[in-house]
Amino acid sequence: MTQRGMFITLEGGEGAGKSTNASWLADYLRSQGKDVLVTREPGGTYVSEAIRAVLLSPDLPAMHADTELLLMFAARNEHLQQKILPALAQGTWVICDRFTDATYAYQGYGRGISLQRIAELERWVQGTLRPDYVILFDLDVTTGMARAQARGRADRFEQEHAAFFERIRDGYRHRAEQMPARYPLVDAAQPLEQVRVQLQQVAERILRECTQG
Ligand code: Z5A
Repeated sequence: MTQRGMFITLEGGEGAGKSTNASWLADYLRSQGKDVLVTREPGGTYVSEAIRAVLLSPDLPAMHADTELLLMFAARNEHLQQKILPALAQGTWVICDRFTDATYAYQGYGRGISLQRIAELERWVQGTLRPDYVILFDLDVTTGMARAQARGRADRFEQEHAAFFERIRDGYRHRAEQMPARYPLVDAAQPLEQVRVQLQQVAERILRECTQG
């Protein structure tokens, strides 16, 4: 029987370097013999990318926080059914740029939706599936906002104020403190080369633990 692939998600505030490092991490794991798929949320399939466009558009009127939450899980359900679950079942390792920890951080800690309600949707859409590892790129909000702003026009989330992103950072850190073994932490304020040294150490640890079973 094929062994299920590892499910690794990358999380953190905006500008923390997740997208920059996702394919680097995938290449490193491939060099170690793993079959790896890189994807992202919200998005990853045709339908989920269409939902992403609605969620991120700065040109649409404001939406209710519950609508935002439900759209995140609608996009996630499609992504899981069409892409993530089939890949994992084939033994492919999946690296996903954001997943449900982002929902807890942004819609829960950021928008103030009850964490219990998010947990109910998580159980409904994912059953028992949870990421095996959540690599948390931790970065102070000022630096993250500056990096994101340097890229140009802000999306709907990037237009939020610093206090929103501070709550998100606190939310991520709180989750990581509760389950430190599952949440390897990367100091994302370091120069890119140093971030990659840390990331390689995390990858080596994951490879070791997965070999030990
Ligand atoms: N969202 C949500 O609310 N709920 C959910 O359940 C999910 C998502 C799944 C997705 O937008 C938005 O959806 C996201 C949360 C919300 N909103 N925000 N904010 P996205 O995918 O477009 O945005 P993002 O995930 O935040 O990506 P980002 O802002 O691009 O962050 P990043 O991927 O971590 O950063 P990056 O693009 O790799 O790097 C940003 C810039 O910094 C870039 O120019 C890099 O060259 C530079 N960079 C990266 N690393 C370094 C270092 N180490 N030093 C110096 N410069 C660096």
